[in-house]
Amino acid sequence: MSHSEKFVPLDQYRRYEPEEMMARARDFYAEMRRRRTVRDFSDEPVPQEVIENCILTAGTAPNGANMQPWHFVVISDPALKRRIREAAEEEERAFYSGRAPEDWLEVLAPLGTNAEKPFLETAPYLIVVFAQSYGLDEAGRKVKHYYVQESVGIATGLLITAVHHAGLVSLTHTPSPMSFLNEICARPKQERPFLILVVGYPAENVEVPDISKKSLEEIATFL
Ligand code: IYR
Repeated sequence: MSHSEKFVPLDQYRRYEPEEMMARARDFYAEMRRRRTVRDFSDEPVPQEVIENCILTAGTAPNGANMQPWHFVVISDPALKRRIREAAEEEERAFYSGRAPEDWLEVLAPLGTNAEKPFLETAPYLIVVFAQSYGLDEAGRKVKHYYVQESVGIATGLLITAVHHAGLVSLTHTPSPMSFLNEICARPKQERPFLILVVGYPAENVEVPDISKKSLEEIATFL
């Protein structure tokens, strides 16, 4: 093989026998289907190192041209959490009392969501995920980014998986519009807020909606 870039052996890859592979896939599915989005958080603190490792996991995501077009702002400061809650609730009030079309509100009804977002203050961490529409090199010149939404979506999926694996719960929160997050998080204009991942322990005796996931037949076709 000849490459202009430096290549190294794939020495971290592990191959498993089919039996073990099947067990691993089954076990991981069992682990992941226990994940539930929670809207009621405990204020119990979480070691920052856990969050750091979850973000490092997110940063392993496959992404367009390895530009890694993301930035994660971790907020634990109560004053900043309050500002985010206030700004988000203002948008949500507009959403729930007029901006949202009837059919949207109808599908949200079983989830029990509303404009009140106390979890934005209660949870120990708000991870604000930003998508960088372009990068800047050392000289301040624009660097093109590719498949930004896809890349950041994949990274966020890994982040949610890592948080669950660590034994915490999360909520993907998407106030709309959320440009207020640039100012509060002091991020530049080429970074667009993607979502807020609320992270912590679940509140005691928390309940979750009685919903189910689609079957394999519904979500997959084998040709
Ligand atoms: N952003 C709103 C509305 C909302 C929209 C969807 I799609 C959801 O799955 C859940 C909520 C809110 O956070 O309440």
